[in-house]
Amino acid sequence: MVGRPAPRPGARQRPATKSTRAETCRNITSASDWWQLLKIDALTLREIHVRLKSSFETSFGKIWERRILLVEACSDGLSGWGEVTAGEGPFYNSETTDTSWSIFCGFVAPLAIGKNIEGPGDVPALLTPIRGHEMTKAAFENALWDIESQRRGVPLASLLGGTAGEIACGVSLGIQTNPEALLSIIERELAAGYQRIKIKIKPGKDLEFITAVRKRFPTVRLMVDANSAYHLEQAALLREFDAYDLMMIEQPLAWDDIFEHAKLQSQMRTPICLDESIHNTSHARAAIELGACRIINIKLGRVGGHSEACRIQEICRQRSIPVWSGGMLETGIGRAHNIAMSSLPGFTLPGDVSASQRYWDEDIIEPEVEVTPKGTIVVPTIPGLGYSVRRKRIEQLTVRQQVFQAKNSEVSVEGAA
Ligand code: OSB
Ligand code: MG
Repeated sequence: MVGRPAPRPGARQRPATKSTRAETCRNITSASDWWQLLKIDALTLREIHVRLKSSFETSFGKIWERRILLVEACSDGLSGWGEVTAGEGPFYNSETTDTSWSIFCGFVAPLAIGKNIEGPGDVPALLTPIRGHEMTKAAFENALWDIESQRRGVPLASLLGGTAGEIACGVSLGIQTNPEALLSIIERELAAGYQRIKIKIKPGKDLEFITAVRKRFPTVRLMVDANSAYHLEQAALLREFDAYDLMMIEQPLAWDDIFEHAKLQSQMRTPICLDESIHNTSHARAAIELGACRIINIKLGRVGGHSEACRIQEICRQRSIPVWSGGMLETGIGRAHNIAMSSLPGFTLPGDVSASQRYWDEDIIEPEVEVTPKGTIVVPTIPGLGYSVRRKRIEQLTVRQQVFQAKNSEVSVEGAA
C-alpha cells in the first residue's frame, strides 16, 4: 500500500533539474555542483519467496519457485529499492540467493552504512574492495539510483541519460517438451504484440525446434539462447543455425569465455551475442575487439548496476554494437530498473523485459508492468522507479530480513526498521 514515504517535513528539498541528452549517468553523479551529499542512513535486506506462474527451463535447469533478495536503502527520509538478480543455485553465474545474503550482510552493508557520497555513481568505487558479486552490489547501487531520482525530481530513465519514451519488448521462452508446445506459446506471445521471440536451446533441443518455428513463422524476429550449453567442437552443428535467419545466438560457449567465442564467430554468419561472459566494460571491449560477438546483452545485475551498464552501453554505441536488456525473471522492482536502463540510446534491439503478468499472479509494484498491443513498454515519467512499491505485499512474502542502521541517524521510513 505504501509506495514510498513523502520526505519528512523539513527534509531538504532539491530543485527539479532535467538532464540533457548529452549527459550520462557518470558525469551527472560525479559533478560536484550538487550541494547535498547522499547519506546512507539505513539498509534493509529482505528475502521474499514468490512462485512463477509457469516453470522456466534453461539449459541449466528448471525453476518454479523464486527466492529473491530485495534491498531497500533509506536516505534523508526517502526510500529506494533494488533487486538482487542472482538465481537460487550457481548455474547462470556463481552468485546465489544465499551467497548474496552473506556478502551483503558481511561486506556491502558494513562498507556502505552511514557513508555520505555524492551520488550513486560513487558506489562502484566504494565497493571496489569486494571482488565479483556484481548482482549483490547492483541491488544496492540501483536502490540509490531510485533515491537519487527522487531527490532530483527527475525520472530515473532521464537521470541515467535515457531518451526513449517507450522500449521495444521481446519474450524469452523456456525449453519446451516438444516443438508443438513451443509453437502454441509463440502464437500467443505474438498475438499479445511482442516484437521478437527468443527460445532457449540445448544440445538435442535445438534444430528441431528452430526449424519448426521458422516453418510456421517465416518472418518473425527470432533468436536463440544456449546459456553456455555447447563447445567449440560443435561448431559444425552451430553453423547449421545460419540457415534460419536468426537475429543472433546468445552465449553458445562457456560462461567465462571470450576467446573461443571469437573463434566460433569467425566461422558463422549468425551474430553471436554475449550474456554470461560480460561483467564489465573491459570484458565488453575485449569481446568486441577480438570479434567474439556482434551484439551484447546487458543485464544490470551481471554488470554490477546502472553505472557500469551505462558505460558498457556507451562503448558499444561508439563501436556500433547493438545492445539490449536481458531479464532474470525479476519482480517488478528489477523490471522497473531494466525499463529505465533500456531507454538509453544504445539499446536498439528489443529486450527480454516483458509484462509482470507473464511471470506473476500479483507483482510487488503498482501499477504492474504492462505491454502495449504494439509490443512496447511506456517508460515512466515520474521521479523514482516510476511504479510504487507494495510494501504490505512484500512484508507478506518476506521470509527473513536484516536491518542496518547508521549511528546517529534518525530513520523515519515506515516499516524500514
Ligand atoms: O540467459 O537470459 C538468460 C533467465 C534466467 C537465467 C538466464 C536467462 C534467463 C532468461 C529469462 O532468459 C529472461 C526473462 O526474465 O524473461
Ligand atoms: Mg542469456
